[in-house]
Amino acid sequence: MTEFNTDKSQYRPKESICTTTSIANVGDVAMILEAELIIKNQLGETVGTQNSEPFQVPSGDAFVLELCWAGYLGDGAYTVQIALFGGRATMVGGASTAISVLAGEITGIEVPPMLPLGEEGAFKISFANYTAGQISGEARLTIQNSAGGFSQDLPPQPITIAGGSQESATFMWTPEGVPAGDYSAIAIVEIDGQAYGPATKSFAVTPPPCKGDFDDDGDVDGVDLSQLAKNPRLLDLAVFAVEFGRTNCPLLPPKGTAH
Ligand SMILES: [Ca+2]
Repeated sequence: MTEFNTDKSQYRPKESICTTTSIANVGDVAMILEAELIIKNQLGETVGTQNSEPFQVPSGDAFVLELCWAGYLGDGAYTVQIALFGGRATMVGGASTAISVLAGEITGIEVPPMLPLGEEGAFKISFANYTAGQISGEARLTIQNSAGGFSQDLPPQPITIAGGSQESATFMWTPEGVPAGDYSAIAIVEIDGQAYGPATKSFAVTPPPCKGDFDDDGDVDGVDLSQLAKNPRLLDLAVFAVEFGRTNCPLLPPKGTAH
């Protein structure tokens, strides 16, 4: 036997597991063989088998055997084995490989790419259920400052996902009393005591917007003041005075852009 492979390394429950075995006959006579495919769980227990029809490998030739197993496997790690038998059920070769079965996964996290201090942002976690039945559990989101020093677990949200479909949970968070900078949203979905994830996405917390940055160059300076002098209705002077001198105005993407 020269090669043994599964068609994938990760499967969904009820998905067929197909294998390819390459068998070379270096002997002088043709070999009549049979193969058995065996699926074992993490405890080493056999959870599925599939036997091949007898097949012949001519002398000096090679044969590629394709053998599939169809059935239900729950979430977890498995071993897929092939055993080759010659005459009188003598085992003449074997090989094994590891696979895993995934019942669901976090398929996405949406974050506000730039969230100004004091403004509420929406964070959406999407989870796909690969099983046929409805599942339910809890979605959790943690916000962390990438530089460290700040970590907040948002209140968990219940999530129920119909078989073969996808659902999302939306969390709201307002950065208040935290430094501006790079942050991470860390999502975990727990179904029946099993945790999926974490999935992480980064975003930026920016200083509050400047109402007085009329030329959108990130500061409130004399140029902005001259614009206000020409058109005093642009902004209340008291508000402008508080902002004057700021050089950290976030350059936000234009709001309300259609997409
Ligand atoms: Ca400016």
